[in-house]
Parts: sequence; structure tokens; C-alpha cells
Amino acid sequence: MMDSYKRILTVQDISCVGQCSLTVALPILSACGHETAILPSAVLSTHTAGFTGFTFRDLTDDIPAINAHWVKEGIKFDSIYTGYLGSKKQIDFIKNLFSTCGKEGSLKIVDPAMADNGKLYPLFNQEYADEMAKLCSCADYILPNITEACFMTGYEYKEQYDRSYIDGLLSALKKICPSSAIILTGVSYREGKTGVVVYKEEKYEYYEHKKISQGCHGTGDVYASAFVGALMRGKSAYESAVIAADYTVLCIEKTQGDKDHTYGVKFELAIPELVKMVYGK
Ligand code: PXL
Repeated sequence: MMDSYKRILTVQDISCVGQCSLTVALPILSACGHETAILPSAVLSTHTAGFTGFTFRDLTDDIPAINAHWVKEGIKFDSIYTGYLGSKKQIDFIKNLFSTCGKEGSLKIVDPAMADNGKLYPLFNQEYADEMAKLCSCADYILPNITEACFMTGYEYKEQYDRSYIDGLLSALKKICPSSAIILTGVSYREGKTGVVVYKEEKYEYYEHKKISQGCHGTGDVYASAFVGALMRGKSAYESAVIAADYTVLCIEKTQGDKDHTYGVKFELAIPELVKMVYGK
């Protein structure tokens, strides 16, 4: 039997240095056995968290011509996975990309990478979050963290919360994205633990795992890329969420102890374990 081989388009920025976005997504998706294609949303000298004076070239205006060329060539994808985007206008262009470049039955996966720890990343504002909410409403899967979910829904952000707060947040997300499966990350109910809620087809599941106190940049991109990689290998949403969580924890563990390595995680060192997880039964 021929091995499954999916063509995945990922739309995110190139942060030249910093282990996030495309420099993370491509190796992870390739390790999971997929063909990758890219649409770079912007080119930055580094990511925007913890670096100052970074360059930023917005590639929004290149997107319509790239999209039109693909349509002319009949180029289509099994999945379109978006991460950090460069501008509000770009979000509109991505909606068109979704409707013109997906194969029949293709999966649209949106990681609304724009905020964490109660704050939007530099360069973004509430208008951007509102536009991102509209993109999420077109997606089959969305992967917000709690902060992103709050910015998109207007739900109050809290550091301390219980299950009823998370239930309320999920209801608010379901209202704005009624046909999307939701993978809500960073849901922590007790000290030393965090986890992910998977909501799909009226069913909720929660996977709890170790929380490592050292906060690391780029783990959202590692998580989303591993999730997409596993899902496109035929794993269920919950199985993919578990694989992505276990892999992200391993990546953080491989980085712990190196106090100079704060800008990203050493995800490359855990790729052998990821491969075992995505190819295992
Ligand atoms: O998803 C993280 C990310 C990606 N790309 C850029 C970023 C960040 C986080 O800050 O700044 C440019």
C-alpha cells in the first residue's frame, strides 16, 4: 500500500532567527511525512518577543498574485494551516486562499498566533483580533490559547480560574466559530500541571500534562505544527492534541538548563520521539 503523503500549505512569517513560525513548522511537518508548501506572511530579522529593533517586511501585497498563480496552475492543498500573519488586510486574503486552494475535503487549521499571558504581541491590536476571529470562523480546527480566545470573544481574561470559567470561554468560542473544532491550550487547573481541552462534535476531552515553570517562546508554534502533522497522518483530534502536548513538553525539557536559550525551544532534539509518536499505532 502506498504511504499517506499529504500536501500542506502553511501560512506564517519567516522570523530569520528565533525558532518560531516557519523555521519550526517546516521541519516538524516534514518529520511527520508531509510535503510542505509555504506562503510567508512577513519577513522579520527575529521574532518580536524579547528582541528589540527587529526588521519587519510585510508581504501582504504579494499574496493575491501568489494565490492567482496557484489557481491558474490548479495547485491545491490537503490542508492549509495558518499561524502568525502580518496584517489585518492579509486575513481577508487568506479567506480567499481557503476557498480557492483547498482540495475537496481539505482541512483549514488556524492558530490565531497573536497573544499570550493576557497581552497581544507587539504590532497587534483589538481590530486585528476581531479580524482573526472571523478567520477562525472559517476554520475546521482552531488552536487558541486562553489569551487569544479572550481577545477574540471579548470574554474576561483571568489568571486564576476554574472549570466553569473555561466552560464559559468555550461557549463564547463556539458562538463565534460554530463549525470549528476547538483545541484550547494552556488550561491549568492545578499547580505544576497544564493541559489542553479538545472540543469536537459536541464532545469535550481534557488532557493534563506536566507544566514546566520556565516559560519558553515559540512553544505555541511547536504545538500547532505537531498537532497538524499528527492530524494529517490520520490521528484523531484528541490523539493529535496529546502527541503535540507530549512533544512540546519534551522540547521544553531538552531546553531547560540552558539559560542562554530563552528565545525558543530545542525542538530538533525531540524530533525522533515525535516521529515515533506520529507513526505509532
Ligand atoms: O507564534 C509566535 C510568533 C511568531 N512570529 C513572530 C512572533 C511570534 C511571537 O511573538 O513575534 C514574528
